[in-house]
Amino acid sequence: MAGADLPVLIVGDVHGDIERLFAALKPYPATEWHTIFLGDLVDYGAYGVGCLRYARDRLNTDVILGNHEVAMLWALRDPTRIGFFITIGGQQHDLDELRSDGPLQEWLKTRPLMIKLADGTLAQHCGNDDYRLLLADDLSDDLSDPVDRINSAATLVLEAGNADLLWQVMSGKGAFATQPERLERWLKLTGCRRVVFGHTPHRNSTPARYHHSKAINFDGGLSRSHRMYRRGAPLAASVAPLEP
Ligand SMILES: [Mn+2]
Repeated sequence: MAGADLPVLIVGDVHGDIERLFAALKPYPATEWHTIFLGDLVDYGAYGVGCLRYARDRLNTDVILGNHEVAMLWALRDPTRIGFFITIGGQQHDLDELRSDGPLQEWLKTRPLMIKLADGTLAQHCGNDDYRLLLADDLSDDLSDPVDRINSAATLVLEAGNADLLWQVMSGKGAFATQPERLERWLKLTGCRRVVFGHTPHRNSTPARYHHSKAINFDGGLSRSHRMYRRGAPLAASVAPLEP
């Protein structure tokens, strides 16, 4: 994992707004932070692929897949999905850009769905436990880490071109904010003490905390192009240090 000994900076859904991303990252030099992008860097805004390239190349940085990256990879592989991709904010020029950049495609397809930090924090895109569906075909005597198994399953699924399964897993509503028992089960299954996620814009001025900060939402609606953008939404609602 990148920058394991640095303090952790979490970045919520960027959705193509590279200007607000750069403004939000200004107080946090890449050399001093372990940066984790929670996915959905693309769509709505004009610079989705630019955001992907920036995140890929930023020092000490990890990038997790969001459902919008999955939809983009799906449209890349299956032209009948381009219409759907456009309806969820997909940008044709970004799709064309990704199509012409094989190494970027390979990098994107092999990003994890979740990262488990040494301090017991789980970082993932969606605020729910639907990822467990990727464990369904698991052998019951497989005692390896469920987080590793989910990430391996996702990579296999994408390599096989089966993005629709991943889309199903990752397009559901958040559940942790309102269902603490589901959160507890998920933390127990994954062996973590808290989970950070994005995917559904919150309306706080800082990341939205639930259940004694065992669940924290970093999607502060950063992108001015997102349908739920609020004028004046603070950058710190989406990009903030993770407290120890
Ligand atoms: Mn999302």
